[in-house]
This record gives sequence, C-alpha cells and structure tokens, in this order.
Amino acid sequence: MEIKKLVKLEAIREQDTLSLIASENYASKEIREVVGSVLMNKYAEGYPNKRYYGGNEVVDKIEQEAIKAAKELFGAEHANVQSYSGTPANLAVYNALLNLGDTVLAMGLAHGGHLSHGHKVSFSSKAYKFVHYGVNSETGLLDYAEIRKMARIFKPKLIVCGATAYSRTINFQEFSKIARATGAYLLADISHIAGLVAAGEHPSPVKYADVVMTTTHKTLRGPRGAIILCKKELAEKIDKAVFPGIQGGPHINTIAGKAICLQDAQTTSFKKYAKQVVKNAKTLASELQKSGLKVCGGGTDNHLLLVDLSNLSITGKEAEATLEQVGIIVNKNMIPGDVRSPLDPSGIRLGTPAITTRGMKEPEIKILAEIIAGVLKNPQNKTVLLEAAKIVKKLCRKFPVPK
Ligand code: DSN
Repeated sequence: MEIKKLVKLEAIREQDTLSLIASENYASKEIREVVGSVLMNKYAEGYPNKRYYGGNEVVDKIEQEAIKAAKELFGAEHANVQSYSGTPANLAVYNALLNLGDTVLAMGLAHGGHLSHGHKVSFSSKAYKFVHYGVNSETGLLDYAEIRKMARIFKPKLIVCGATAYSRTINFQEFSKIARATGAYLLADISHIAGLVAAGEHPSPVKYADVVMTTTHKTLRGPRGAIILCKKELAEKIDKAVFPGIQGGPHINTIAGKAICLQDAQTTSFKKYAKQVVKNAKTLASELQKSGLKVCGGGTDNHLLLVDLSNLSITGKEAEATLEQVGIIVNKNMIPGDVRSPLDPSGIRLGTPAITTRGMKEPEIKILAEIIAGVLKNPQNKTVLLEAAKIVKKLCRKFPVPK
C-alpha cells in the first residue's frame, strides 16, 4: 500500500481510539511541520560555530535556540540537544562518565526501570556491569535504605534513577545523598516525567544530579528525541560523548521541533496542562481502586499508574487486546515481583498525557475508569464490550486529537 495512504490510516486510528500509553502524546502541527521540513537536508556534524561542513548559519541559530530553551526550562547549566532518542542519550551519558566494565546501579526493568538501564538484552549490559535495585515488595515503593545498602556493597561509579513504570514521586535529593556518600555520579532519567518537572508538578533533579536526561516526546509533548542536561564541568565530556562519541550528524529538523516544545513548555497553558495530567491520573487511579482494581504502589503522584491484574481472571496481554477491541490503547506491563513473562505479564500501564492533550478532565476520566474496570472484569461479555466501544467512540468525537 502507498505510504501516504497508511499515514492517513494512522491519523484515523489516532482520532478513533484513546491512547492511554503513558509514553505517548500528540506533537503540535507546528512541531510536526518543522520536523518534516527542509531542515532534514542539512548535515551539521559538530556544534554551533564548530561544524565540520559549511552552510550552517541558519542551523546554528536553531540549535542555539534549542539549547537556550532547554537551559531556561530546567534551570540547567549546560544542555546537549542532539541525542536521537532516550536510549542513545543514556548510552552517551555512560560513554561520558564510565570506562567499559564499570559498575552501575540502576532500577531493574521488571520494577519499572528501562532497557537501557542495563537490561540483559541491551548493549548497556554488555558494556558495563549493572546491578539492579527494585521497589519494596510490601509497599511497591522505592526503598532508599536498601538502595543505600546496595550502593555501599557494590560501589558503583554511576547511580541511575528514573523509571518508565513508577507512579510515585522520586526523591532525587535522597538519591543524591546516596551517590555523594558512595562517590558515585548520579544520572536522573526523567524521560517520563520531564513535562511534569518542567511545570513544577514533580520535584526537579537538576540541582541534585550530575546529569539529567530526558526524551522530548512523552509528557513534554515534543518530537521524538532526547536532550541531556549537566553541570558546566561535565559539559565538554557530555558533548564529546554524544558527537563524535556515539552519533554522527545531528537531526537538525528534530532539534527545531525540540526548540519549539521546550519553548512551549514554558507557557502558562503548558503548566495548566501538566497539572491536569496529574489530576487525571490521580482520578483514574482512585476510581479504578473504588471498582476493586489493584493499583501498584497504592496510587499515583504523576502521569501513570500500573494496574495489577493478578486478582482478576485476565492477564496483561489479554487486557491489552480486549481494551484495544473497545478503542482503548494501553500496554501490558510487568508489575513488581511479577511471576509471569514480559510478553504476557500480570499488569497494564495506564497514562493520562495524551488524553489530557485531547482536553479530557475528571468527568471524562471517571467515565473511562468505569469502562476500563467493566472490561477488565468482564472480558468475555459482548454487551459490556459493545457498550464500552460506543462510549469510547463518543469521547473520541467530542475530544478530537489536535490538528
Ligand atoms: N517505550 C518507552 C515507554 O513506553 O516507557 C520507554 O522507552
């Protein structure tokens, strides 16, 4: 089929379904336009005013705008805006701070970490010796005393904090104390919560961590990509580790999209949006709990929640497929201590960034929670599924995706 037709079909799919995937969002038309612009034609290896090819008078200004906006938004001393995405950004940070074989302490994937935090299938685990902490099995929360103990035993050169599936506030100050006490660098991977950090809805790690990285397409609502923030003294190391360390020519088109998203995130309307993302997630968690569903960690402080399905007769994979049948898109997810496999785990992860961009607030979230609980409890009941699909359709029409 023609690619253009497939793009149209994807636009229809996005309009006709509700994305509760915690890492997805809708980039604005302005961002999509610059990412698809002539800027993709230009090679610009190097950094502004220090490039390897000619013809950079325009793209230098674009990269400088993105750097300025990143520093302003997060109050950082230095920003590198060239990372292609989250995993390359993490690899670049490791490349800057570590020697091959060094020890790193990070959150395990099954407890909410990320593949690039040293999972066995990731290159990061081949290059460095990762040791993993998790959440406390009773509370589902980060256990800072346990992390400190592990740091003392394993003496990592780097501690990574930040997660893809942790719904509670991360205490960056505590992580920093542990890192300082054990002589480790601290990297905060705020890919999921960056939009909330930018808007003051989650404490910022910038003054506590040596390096902070984030993707730009999740709660930040920008183009797919990443940025790295650090203290001035690490600036040269980080820049060299990104280019020429692990990347070639920067994607200037994406950097232009990042600049717009980082500028947009400084506006009052973005701050209102981020506040609503959290309110919506809290409402979703409490409504699901009222319906008897188990929410890991007891609730949420951010944009996401993990539902533990082990008390229902449905697995994560089945839940993902059944919800998709009614137009609700989620992802199956391991829950802490999961006895099932990542391909069919015991949980699902739900997030509110995308539906909040569509304009949904607490009343709609309550409707959505009722549908989700109904579907998860009655996955075989055709009447329940048909009714749920009808309501989702109405919500999709009433809250269109941004043009
Ligand atoms: N795939 C992203 C997420 O869903 O959290 C992380 O890379």
